[in-house]
Amino acid sequence: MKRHILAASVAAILAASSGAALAQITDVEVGLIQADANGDQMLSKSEVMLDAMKGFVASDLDGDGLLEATEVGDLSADPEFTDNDADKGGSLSVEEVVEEKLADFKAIDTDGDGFLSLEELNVAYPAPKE
Ligand SMILES: [Ca+2]
Ligand SMILES: [Ca+2]
Ligand SMILES: [Ca+2]
Ligand SMILES: [Ca+2]
Repeated sequence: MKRHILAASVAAILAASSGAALAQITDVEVGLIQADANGDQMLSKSEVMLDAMKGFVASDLDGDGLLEATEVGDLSADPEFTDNDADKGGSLSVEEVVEEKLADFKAIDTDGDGFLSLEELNVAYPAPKE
């Protein structure tokens, strides 16, 4: 779960350096900042794919190019894992992950401009109510 630790530290640094307003930074914003390689506050398809690949490599502990249920931990109980596992082999290949990300991208990009804005991401991943 390296990514979570990283996300948390980015949020902490931002909060510490930029005052109270950014203390409210959400997971969605952290995810956007991390994946937004060119810093335009929008995610292009290639930025999303690059981020997905980084996540894939980080999760693929044995480096065989497949995410097995044991490598994704709790996610394997997630219906999405089974859903994404197109060949029902019990593991996710790069192709399966890419296909899923492309489908997500299309679904999240509600105005169809080929970029995911923070607004679109917030709609797709609403912050949990406290
Ligand atoms: Ca960008
Ligand atoms: Ca693996
Ligand atoms: Ca599979
Ligand atoms: Ca858009």
